Amino acid sequence: MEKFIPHSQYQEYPLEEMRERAQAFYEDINRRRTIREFSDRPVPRDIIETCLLAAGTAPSGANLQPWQFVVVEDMATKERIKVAAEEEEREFYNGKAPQEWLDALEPLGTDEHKDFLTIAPYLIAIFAKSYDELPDGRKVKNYYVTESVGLAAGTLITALHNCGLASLTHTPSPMGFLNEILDRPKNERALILLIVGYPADDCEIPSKAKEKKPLDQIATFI
Ligand code: IYR
Repeated sequence: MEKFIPHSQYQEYPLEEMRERAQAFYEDINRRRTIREFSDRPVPRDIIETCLLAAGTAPSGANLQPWQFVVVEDMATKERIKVAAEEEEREFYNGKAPQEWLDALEPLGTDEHKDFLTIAPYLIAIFAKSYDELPDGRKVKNYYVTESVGLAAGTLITALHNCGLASLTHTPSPMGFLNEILDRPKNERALILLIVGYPADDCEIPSKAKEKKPLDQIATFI
């Protein structure tokens, strides 16, 4: 087999079309908002599967794809996650978090109650794998694990938004309880618990959430 093959799937666009596509994508992704009030309306599983395939196309260190997505639909499991997450959050909001952090969160209106964990149709726990284990028991080390899983998570929330699904990147901390409840091995560490579904009919979002920074504050051209 050849070591290299032509990149025949690459697609170039005329400059005007490039501009239109860049602008159209920006406007569409700029509508994405994190929500915390979900509907219990079901979402067909095949749509989630396709979005996960999209997430799995993300680049990763040595293309080792050090991620594992655990999709939770089972209500009893969601309830266990809710109990454990709310326990962590209770500590967070009642003493563990420094005042500066609580002040930063104030515009979001968050607290220790996480009803969305049993209301939304899907919880997707995103795990980072420090190494993979081959069927014969040998271990294969992964590289740039957190960076790689961050890229896959970003691709996933973009894919979900693209098909009209809302998401919340929830990070109860620490998330060790997910290993136990979801029966994951010790080479896996939960990075994000993604909540996925439709917004509730009366879903509201924080009006005081910080505006996105303008280009001259987020980018420097040299
Ligand atoms: N994990 C807590 C607190 C929290 C922290 C950050 I940083 C946020 O952006 C939002 C919330 C919670 O989920 O309430």
